[in-house]
Amino acid sequence: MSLNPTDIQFQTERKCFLQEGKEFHYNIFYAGDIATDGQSVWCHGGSQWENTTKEVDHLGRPVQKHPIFKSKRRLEGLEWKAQTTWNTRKRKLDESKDLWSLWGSPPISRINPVKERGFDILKALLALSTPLSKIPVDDSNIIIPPNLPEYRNSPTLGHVIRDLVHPDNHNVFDFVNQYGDPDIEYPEFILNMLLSRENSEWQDTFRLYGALDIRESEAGLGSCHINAAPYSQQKESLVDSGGWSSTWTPAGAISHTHMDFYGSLQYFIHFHGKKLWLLWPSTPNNLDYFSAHHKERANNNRTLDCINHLEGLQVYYAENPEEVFILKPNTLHACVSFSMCGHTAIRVWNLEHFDDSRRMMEWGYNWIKASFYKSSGRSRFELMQEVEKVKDDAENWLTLIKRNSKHASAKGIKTTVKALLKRLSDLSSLLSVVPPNPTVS
Ligand SMILES: O=C(O)CCC(=O)C(=O)O
Ligand SMILES: [Fe+2]
Repeated sequence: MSLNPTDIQFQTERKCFLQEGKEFHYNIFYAGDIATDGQSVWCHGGSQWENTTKEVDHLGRPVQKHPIFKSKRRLEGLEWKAQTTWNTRKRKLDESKDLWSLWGSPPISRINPVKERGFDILKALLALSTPLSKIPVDDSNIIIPPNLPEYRNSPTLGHVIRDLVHPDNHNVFDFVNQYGDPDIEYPEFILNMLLSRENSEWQDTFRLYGALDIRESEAGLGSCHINAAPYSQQKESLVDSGGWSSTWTPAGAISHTHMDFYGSLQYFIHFHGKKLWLLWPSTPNNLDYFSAHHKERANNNRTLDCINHLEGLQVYYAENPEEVFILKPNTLHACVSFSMCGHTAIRVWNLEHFDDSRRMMEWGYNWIKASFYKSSGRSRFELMQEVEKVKDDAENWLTLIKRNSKHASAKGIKTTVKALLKRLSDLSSLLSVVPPNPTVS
């Protein structure tokens, strides 16, 4: 079954018209007769077809005005999408497989708490004015390395399960309630993974678990001996000595928009399943919007809000056994699993990206400080964890600089990073002051 605009409730009738020798298919929506050739939007203004305005709002989204339903009436994407546009979008975003029908089929179709959220995200993606390419066309969010990593064995979910049985690997995430649940033990987690594929009726007591940040162990992914080519062979790059950490998600999992670290690249190897990554660059506008949500549990559909509010959205649709891509420092990302999925990741610092990294470490520092003074709802403990993350980035920069002491930028980087570490240490002292107990007079 293919994605069809008849799935959209606004449509009432499908039609076709000829304009300058070209055939346009369109649908009649409650807003009137509207069609598009993929470039511009046409409205039937009573007796003839008219081209609507190409005005855009502050985020670059079209603000078409309908000639009949004048003039402040804004036509949201779904109202005016015609057959041609849907087809273009579909081909761009998902050449042969169909994300819409995958989301509407078992097992996802029975997972009520996530089903509608996923459809809302898909509708918003399909309604975007600029078609999305399946893989980003530029490097504003990600880098595709010129060569694949090398390894002794291909990484598999089997390796990840071996890592997961390690007693200190305990990062079960509940995708229904959107929080990590430290009480869920490994057997319950596996059982949930199996049950999530069954087609029994969903009940409120059911959960949908995934495992995030599963550290590699000798018995698991460590036995694959994966390198992060080309960075692992470069003197100007440092690959995290903490090793690879993997993610195992069930079909239907939505990880809402977030950023994980501050100043590192995140090197990913997707090796199992079909996963759609939504990516936004860490532009000043995006950071402004996102700072209120950083480190906060995701609300109902944060990803949908981000599609509507953030700029520069791109997607990466991973569906092949081994796909490698690298997120630039603090690319905001959300992930939608269309099947059971597995990937692994490692952090990388690279001299070429110091400016990006510095900008994000600074942003992190300022965010922590502001959150502390604003009573933003993040606890002192949570803020201290973030200080540790920025510190870790900064220390890795110093390690990299030691190795490249003769590099032209070494001195400048060292001075900048040391100054940042000093401020981080001051911030840390500020955060670790335990408030005095109230005294009763
Ligand atoms: O796969 C997911 O659902 C989340 C993965 C993610 O955000 C990450 O690995 O950084
Ligand atoms: Fe992430």
